[in-house]
Amino acid sequence: MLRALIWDVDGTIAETERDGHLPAFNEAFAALDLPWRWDEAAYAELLHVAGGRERLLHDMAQRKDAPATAAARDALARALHRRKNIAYAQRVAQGRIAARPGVMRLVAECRAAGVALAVATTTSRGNVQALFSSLWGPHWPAVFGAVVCGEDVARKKPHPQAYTLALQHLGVAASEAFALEDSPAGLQAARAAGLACGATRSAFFAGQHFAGAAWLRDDLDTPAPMTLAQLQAQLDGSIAPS
Ligand code: XBP
Ligand code: MG
Repeated sequence: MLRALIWDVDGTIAETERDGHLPAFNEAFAALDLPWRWDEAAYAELLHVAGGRERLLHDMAQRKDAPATAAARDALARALHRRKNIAYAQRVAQGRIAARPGVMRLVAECRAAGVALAVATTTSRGNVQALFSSLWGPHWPAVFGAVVCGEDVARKKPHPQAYTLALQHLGVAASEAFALEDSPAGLQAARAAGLACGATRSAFFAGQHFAGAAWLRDDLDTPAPMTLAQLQAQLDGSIAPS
């Protein structure tokens, strides 16, 4: 019996990496007078590192013009990350990040059917707050019963902790929930937590392998709406995973 749907945020709810985080990182570099810029090809590689601050540190470790000491790199990464998240929130507030096809519909279906909704993301809580306020309004916390963010976990995806915590907060067993992801690392995290997981390809993970996904498609509305009834049927095993 399907009791909960657990959503990844970046790439799954919206194309936040392409339309939000990447341009915001570049705005932060400019704001701090750094000549560094990431293009889409570089960012696609960097996305293998989960977490914006961790991503910055990983990049700096390979730059000759980065601060020499670990302490100085850490301070710079924190300052850039703070600035990046401000730029991200501004982009969201300007209405530059829309929900991906089918997201609003499926959330509304869950609410109408009494299926719990939760979030398991490794992004910062402030980014979720900004995006969800823009998509569901100021009362969005009433829509999502559990919201696990980057600050809540010791290990980011592909570690399963974000999903394990979301299940604990919901009081639901892994066998009673379905996860939605856009990245191989996110899928790995959900599967390691014992969840069935469907994947909607996002801009930066389009060509990747999603072994273990219950299904893989371009979005929740293409070629036809992915409904709650279909997710329920998948969980019950009446439709074999593809
Ligand atoms: C999300 C991330 C995040 C975002 C930026 O992964 O990797 O790091 O890129 O967020 P997932 P912060 O979609 O698998 O949860 O800068 O707030 O870390
Ligand atoms: Mg994602």
